[in-house]
Amino acid sequence: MSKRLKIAIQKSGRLSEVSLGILKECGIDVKNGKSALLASASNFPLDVLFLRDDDIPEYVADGIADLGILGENVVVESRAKIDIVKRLDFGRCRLSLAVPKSVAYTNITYFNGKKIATSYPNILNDYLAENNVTSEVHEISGSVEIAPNIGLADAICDIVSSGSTLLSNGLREVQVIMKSEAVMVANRYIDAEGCQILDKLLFRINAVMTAKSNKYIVLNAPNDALEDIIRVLPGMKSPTVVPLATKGWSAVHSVLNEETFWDVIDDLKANGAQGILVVPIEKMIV
Ligand code: PRT
Ligand code: ZN
Repeated sequence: MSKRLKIAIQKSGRLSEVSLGILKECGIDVKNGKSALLASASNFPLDVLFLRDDDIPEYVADGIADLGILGENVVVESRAKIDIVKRLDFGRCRLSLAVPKSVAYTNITYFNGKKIATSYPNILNDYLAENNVTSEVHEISGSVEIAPNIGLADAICDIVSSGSTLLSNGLREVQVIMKSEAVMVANRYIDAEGCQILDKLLFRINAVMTAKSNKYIVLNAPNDALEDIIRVLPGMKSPTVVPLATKGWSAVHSVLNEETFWDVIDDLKANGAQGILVVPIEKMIV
């Protein structure tokens, strides 16, 4: 039997759908869904293991799984000896310290002698030590945000994304400890054959991610405006210019990055571009 890699993803939670979605977008067909603990891809040498996110670092460090997709916050907290091989640009959040709204907070020294509730004791203790702050860290596994209201702690250290959980519990974010996003991790001892499979997988993921952050653009322009329009377009190399049936006009094809997209569109219009078509790109290999 030829070599296969095993990737652990979250069974059910915030990251599960997108994690499976990434594999799907890479053309990897994972059969039995999430009901089973293990599923096999029919068209790629990959098996998918569905786990609680907290278990993934250990499974990958031990080599029970070769790869994993999980929040960077969980990777760092676990202190597992695994490597981050790809940042996946979803599941973005931050791990922050928060105090009751009424507290007059000035700086980190506020936490000296205070009780802080968290599910991230390792990251928090490291952060406090780096800042020469001594606090009483209480590890609790869920509903950290209610700890100050029930008198269990003076402050919390928890994951924040929109901030609405803090707000509805009368808390205020005062210090960001780390920013996090979903990452792919790998066992440190994958053999050469396994590395080839990983490279293939990363190649596909890169193609999918690059495509997502770019758009294909087609526009029409009078030939005398072409020079200005081409100057505005970054493109992969230089844009493709095709003559239109109407004399003196051309169609310009190019690729635009999402970050500069609207500014470039404005410039294109100002330079005489017409009939601008914007099309999503499915895969992009650069
Ligand atoms: O069952 P399992 O152990 O697998 O899942 P879990 O409950 O431990 O994790 P889950 O599914 O909640 O989150 C998985 C990962 O998603 C986390 O490790 C983070 O990397 C990432 N992530 C992104 C978040 C959030 N955003 C998030 N908002 N994880 C948790 N939250 C929680 C947070 O704990 C707090 O209770 O949402 C609340 C805050 O959200 P806002 O929007 O109100 O600020
Ligand atoms: Zn968890």
